[in-house]
Amino acid sequence: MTDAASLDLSDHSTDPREVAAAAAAVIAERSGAEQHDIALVLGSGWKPAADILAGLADADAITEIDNTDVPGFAAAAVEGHSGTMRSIPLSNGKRVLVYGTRTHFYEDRGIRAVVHAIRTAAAAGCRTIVLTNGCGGLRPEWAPGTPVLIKDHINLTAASPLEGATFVDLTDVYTPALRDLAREIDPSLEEGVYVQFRGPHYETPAEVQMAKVIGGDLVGMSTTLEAIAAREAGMDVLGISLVTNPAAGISPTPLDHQEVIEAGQAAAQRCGELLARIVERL
Ligand code: 8IG
Repeated sequence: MTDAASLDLSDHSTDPREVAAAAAAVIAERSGAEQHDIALVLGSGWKPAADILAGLADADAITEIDNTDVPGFAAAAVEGHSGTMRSIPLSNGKRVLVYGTRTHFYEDRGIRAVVHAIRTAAAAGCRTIVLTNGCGGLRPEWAPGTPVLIKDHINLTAASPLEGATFVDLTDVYTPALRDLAREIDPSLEEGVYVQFRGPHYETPAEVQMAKVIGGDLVGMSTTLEAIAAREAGMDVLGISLVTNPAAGISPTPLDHQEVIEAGQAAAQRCGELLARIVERL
């Protein structure tokens, strides 16, 4: 099936893997690369970091594709997220597929849309995916601008990207060897449990306390559903959160938005170098 109507993800008679295969074919054709090796999903605050990674490659060799040109993808819904993806060749011969934006569960485009980028990466040949996000931190010592490795997650969306009786083991959803590699590159990196709320509202202080009691360290609105889909597809997963604010009620003083922005910009160099050094070694 290649006609446009058959590639509608919201039509439940469509096989989402067929749409992903069609998307991967467009990416291969536009980039001239038969296969990609690593996928990278950029969360809030991560674009400058990815630009540092892109800056290491030959600019002429990078292909930028509008999401709207790729089957199953929609334009960015959140301002400040770019609605494009980039194919970046590394000096070691590997190719990285960088998604400038993601579809969030709270957008109500359906869970298939949320994980379409992940299935497309798998169809494009990627064996490893790096999921990044911006989030609220539950540990006061994690100042805005602190990157934290995701060691496990709690999915509070009550949803799953898996359809039917598909049982996927999530014991090591965030691949331990990849976390080890990240800490080898930056030994100061700490680890935390990421709790995904549906959003789009932020948590109440009581909800943040609940997240803490059940074992959470980070609160956000993405990543867990994507990680599940990646594991279903057999990919290794690395998750990195950028703490952009203390979660509601964690800091005694109200959030200073300017401070958050500045912390994010200050973190870009560190996060960009971290991303670059990680993907070079994957
Ligand atoms: I940036 O404090 C960012 N994203 N749920 N809570 C949730 N998502 C976030 C937060 C936060 N900060």
